[in-house]
Amino acid sequence: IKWETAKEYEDITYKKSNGVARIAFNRPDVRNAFRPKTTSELYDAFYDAQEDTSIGVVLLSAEGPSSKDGKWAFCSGGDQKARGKEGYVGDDGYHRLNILEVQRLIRFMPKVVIAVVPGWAVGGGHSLHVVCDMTLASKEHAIFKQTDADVTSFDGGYGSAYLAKMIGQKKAREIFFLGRNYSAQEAFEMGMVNEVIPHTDLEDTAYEWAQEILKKSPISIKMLKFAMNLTDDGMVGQQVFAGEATRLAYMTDEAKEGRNAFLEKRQPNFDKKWIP
Ligand code: 1HA
Repeated sequence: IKWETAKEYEDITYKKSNGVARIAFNRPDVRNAFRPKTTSELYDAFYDAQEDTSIGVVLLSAEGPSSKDGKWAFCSGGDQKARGKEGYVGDDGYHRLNILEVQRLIRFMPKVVIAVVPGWAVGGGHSLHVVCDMTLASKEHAIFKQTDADVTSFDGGYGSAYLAKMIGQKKAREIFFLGRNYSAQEAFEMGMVNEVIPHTDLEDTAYEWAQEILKKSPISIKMLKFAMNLTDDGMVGQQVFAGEATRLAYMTDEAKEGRNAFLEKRQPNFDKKWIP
């Protein structure tokens, strides 16, 4: 894969190749924990990937292994050293929770986002894999774990409630209430991992999955993602899905007539075509 750096950041890497964007955590020595700087860089890169019309699939991955002990991590969630009295504190001194904005961008972007999990997916890092469209995990090194209830920093949204819809109530409650470690294979059996892949093949396989998706019709992929989101996202789900209906309506003669009539200061003539 010929990755080209799309933009330089401090806490993440951001590359592109042949229709695929790769956004990766780059704090392997702290198991890729995110601090406010990390989440704003993630938001920036995801937004770029969303706006770039040459990109159809985004891989959310991680650099590694740790230079300290050689262990792999996807993401260990919020950096506990960055926690102040009211939450996670940025360099500007403000307390922010903007990982949730990153989650929403992943959820609502009209492109497929694949979590590529080479090691620990813990706490808010676990929730990020949950919100991605699909998850591929390293056979040898991926471990899934929820520590939210250990550190009193809990995701009551997609990370937990949506997870329960994904894998069932009993298992989701077990994951959060006990906080045990689960292997890639166990996560696969629960239905939250799409495929367990030998570690050395993980990135290549994710890239191949992306290339397969890129052969499909972009409108169909987008509408299917939004359709599958819809029932769980309430009015926002309807807004996102219906926005695409509006876009399609713009392409009709009716829409042109509506716009032209306004601009020409006349009554519109819709030709009374109430097509059933
Ligand atoms: O859920 C949310 C949110 C929900 C809603 C709204 C906002 C949210 C924001 C954040 C979050 C959360 O993510 S809460 C959950 C926060 N994360 C954790 O509780 C996980 C903490 N880490 C661990 O449990 C373990 O480190 C580990 C299971 C990931 C790995 O264990 P391991 O392999 O034994 O490594 P360990 O020795 O513990 O860690 C290696 C180094 O990485 C340590 O640093 P060192 O002693 O070498 O200096 C360790 O302190 C550091 N590290 C690991 N995770 C974090 C971390 N440092 C800061 N923050 C971390 N999360």
